[in-house]
Amino acid sequence: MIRPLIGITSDHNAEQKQYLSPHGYAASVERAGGLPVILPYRADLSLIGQYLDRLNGILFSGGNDLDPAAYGESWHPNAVPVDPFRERFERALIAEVERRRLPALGVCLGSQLMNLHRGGAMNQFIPDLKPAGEPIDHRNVNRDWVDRHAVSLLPESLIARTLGKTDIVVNTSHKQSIRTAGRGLRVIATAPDGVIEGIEDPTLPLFMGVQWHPERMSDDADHRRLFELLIEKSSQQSP
Ligand SMILES: [Mn+2]
Repeated sequence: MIRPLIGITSDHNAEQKQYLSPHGYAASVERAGGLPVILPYRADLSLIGQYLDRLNGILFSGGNDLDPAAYGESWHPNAVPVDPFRERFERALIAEVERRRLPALGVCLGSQLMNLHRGGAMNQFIPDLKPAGEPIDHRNVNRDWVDRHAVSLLPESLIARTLGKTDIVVNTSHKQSIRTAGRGLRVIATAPDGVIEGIEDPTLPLFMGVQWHPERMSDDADHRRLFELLIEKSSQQSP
């Protein structure tokens, strides 16, 4: 059986001179039944259509921060800008992915890209929010161990329906969160402190973004399911 071809957006090293892609993305796509390929972002934007002619689905991967000018703000002191070439490429890519109704899963930066593409806004630095109640270290600055927290899923969301439950545990390594969801997006996952952890457009075959990193825990069935959804939807898609 021919596996659906899944494009994975690439990140970069600190000097922005090399493409990087953590193994977990490709490994999770492969494990879920897809055939992963990594996309170089310093591409001629006029070739995006040719990429999408061949791809069955897209995984928008994680990375640093998108330009807050999109929602009328300047950079937060703690911001680490993503390579502007990556932002330019992914902005053009997501517009065409959406136009073609190609299945798309967004992780971390990927979910933020989905939100900004639809005109939403971000909280640039979660610690500034000072939410009430038990504090959660969403940034997990101490990378020696993986911090986790609960999220509650919207019962009618695709992920809650496919998992058959509304409470899961996720990892956390982000400093931004969605402040306002963009046009046509609904919030599908929320942390106990109110931080938004996931969005989707229910009118598209798959247009779902999560703030956590399922690619780092896809040995867990709940998180592997996100990739299996991408593969299932992409299998129904003729390029
Ligand atoms: Mn979190």
